[in-house]
Amino acid sequence: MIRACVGLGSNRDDPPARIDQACAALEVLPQTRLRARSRLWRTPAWGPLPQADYLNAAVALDTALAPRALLDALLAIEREAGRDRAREQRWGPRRLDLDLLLYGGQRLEEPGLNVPHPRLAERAFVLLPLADIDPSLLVPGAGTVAELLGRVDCAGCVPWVAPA
Ligand code: A4P
Ligand code: MG
Repeated sequence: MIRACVGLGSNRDDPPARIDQACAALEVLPQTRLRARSRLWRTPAWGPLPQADYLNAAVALDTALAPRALLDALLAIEREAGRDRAREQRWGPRRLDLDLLLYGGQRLEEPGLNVPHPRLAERAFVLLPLADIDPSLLVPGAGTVAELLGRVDCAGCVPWVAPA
């Protein structure tokens, strides 16, 4: 089994429900166990487009799926959640975004499959959830999650709690 980490993000159509639903789908992936789940974080939208805050989270999986099979499963979960890539802009609002952040200590540079996720090290909305899981996680070629977190701007990122 390989320890893989997946990032989850949503900023439309009931983000807490979208993320819960995605976690439930990850929990039942074949040859896979969900081992840890971060808190939910409310984070200001990153990127050039003005848009609503996101909810972000991360999970750790132990999986026997190969990286490509795992990525395909993530894209299928996005589709099942109703994500329609044809109608969205890059870095624009989305129902559900699942990124394969880490796959063991491996570095993969293939068409359509880049691990660690190329923009992981510069994104507080990825690093804060990963630090909930394990701040000592190693991002191959970059350092630990705690080290990377020390270098990014976390302004406006706060743990999200469901309204009572
Ligand atoms: N792909 C290659 N490697 C991977 C990987 N490791 N994980 C390919 C996931 N996908 C990978 O995905 C486009 C293609 O990348 C996939 O089909 C897959 O074959 P995408 O999700 O449309 O875009 P992206 O390449 O993952 O880009 P990126 O930088 O993640 O941008 P997004 O997804 O457009 O960004 N602000 C906050 N606060 N929180 C957010 O979650 N998300 C976005 C969306 C913008 N701003 C945000 C957030
Ligand atoms: Mg993505």
